[in-house]
Amino acid sequence: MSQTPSSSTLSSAEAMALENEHGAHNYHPLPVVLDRGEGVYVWDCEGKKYFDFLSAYSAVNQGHCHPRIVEAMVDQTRKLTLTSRAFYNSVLGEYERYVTQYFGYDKVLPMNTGAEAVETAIKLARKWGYDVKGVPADQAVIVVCDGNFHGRTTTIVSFSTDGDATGGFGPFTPGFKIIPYNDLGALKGALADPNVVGFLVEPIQGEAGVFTPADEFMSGARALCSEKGVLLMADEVQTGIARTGSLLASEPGFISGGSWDGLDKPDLLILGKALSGGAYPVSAVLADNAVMDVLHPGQHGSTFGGNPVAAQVAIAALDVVNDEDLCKNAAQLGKRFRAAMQDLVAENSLITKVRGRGLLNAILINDKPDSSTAWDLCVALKENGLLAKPTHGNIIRFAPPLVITEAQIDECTSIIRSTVIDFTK
Ligand code: IF1
Repeated sequence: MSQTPSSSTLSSAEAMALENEHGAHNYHPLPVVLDRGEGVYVWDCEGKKYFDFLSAYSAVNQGHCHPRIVEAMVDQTRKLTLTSRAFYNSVLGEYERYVTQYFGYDKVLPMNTGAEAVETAIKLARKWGYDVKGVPADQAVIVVCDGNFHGRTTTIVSFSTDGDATGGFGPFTPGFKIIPYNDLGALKGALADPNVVGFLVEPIQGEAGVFTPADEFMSGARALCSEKGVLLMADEVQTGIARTGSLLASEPGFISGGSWDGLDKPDLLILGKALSGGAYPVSAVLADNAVMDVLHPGQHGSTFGGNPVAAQVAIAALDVVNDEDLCKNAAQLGKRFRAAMQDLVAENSLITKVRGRGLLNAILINDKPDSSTAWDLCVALKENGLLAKPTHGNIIRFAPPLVITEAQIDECTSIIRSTVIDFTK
């Protein structure tokens, strides 16, 4: 990998020591310090260049520091950054029209982080349950899945099945029922309870190791929810916005521009991450009037949600997805990537499986779930100029920015191939 002069005044070792000493130890990062990014590349403090195969957990779908997104952000930042929602601002309405037409919903509720958008969806589903469905006060139930990841707030971790996420953080928020993922029979059983107001689900489970359900899972869930008068709440924070080769993973046939032709959309669509291309925290919940109109002034909000910088950044980020045809690129290069990984599976005993959709993929390592093999392989990949992060159970997730080219994907698959082969020598 090429070495370019670095703009950092600190060495990587110095930067790591500072974080270690002064920051909370709630992360265990790979030993690499990133100082600069452009497109699919990031550079460390010493100027070493890497392919980014994490994309900030699929936030940087449009590539690092995309010039159109940065320009929109800088222009708006010079003009007006924040007013709070105590007043109108001159950009929010335009963004709201744009994003609702883009995804085909009547209304949007803007927030900042993914967890806040999930919290918003939970509040909307409960309020809808009481006001519209007629569930008795404080009895609303939301069905969720085993292995879920929806964020880090106290209510969201209340229905996590990951011991690290829950341990020591009780007491937990009641009102959630956990069923197995990818199990329509279990969903049908859970929906027999008349107090169920929503089914909150990831179309592909990210944290659980890019666990990709059967093709009919989301459409089956949609049908069951409609039959029982339950809101389908799709958490597309990680899978949405072209990552899986279509604009949304819950409806692969959906085309941006609000056309759900013949498709039965989720009642609540939860977006975050790539809604800003990673430039700024921007999240949203989209819904039609029958659901969104249950909220009245004073019942929900956020200081930063819907600020003019976020609004301009999101418009630019979504424009880039369309103008650069990122859905098509993710679909085509995803197939190419999995085919290359499949060859590696066939000829090597360390990698047992590749799975995923579009450019959200993972390889499964042939070792005990608690061994350090995936971590060690990621360190070796880093040495060879490619950054990826292991996830639970000896799985490595591969999610490059969607602006990656065919030549770059081929270069990356050859880095992965040679690293795996050297690793097993
Ligand atoms: C961290 C995982 C990814 C998400 C879904 C909501 C949120 C996320 C489907 C909350 C966030 C992140 C957060 C990040 C790790 C990461 C992650 F490994 F934990 F599962 F991406 F795969 N819904 N996912 O994936 O969004 O509040 O963070 O903006 O460091 O916790 P947020």
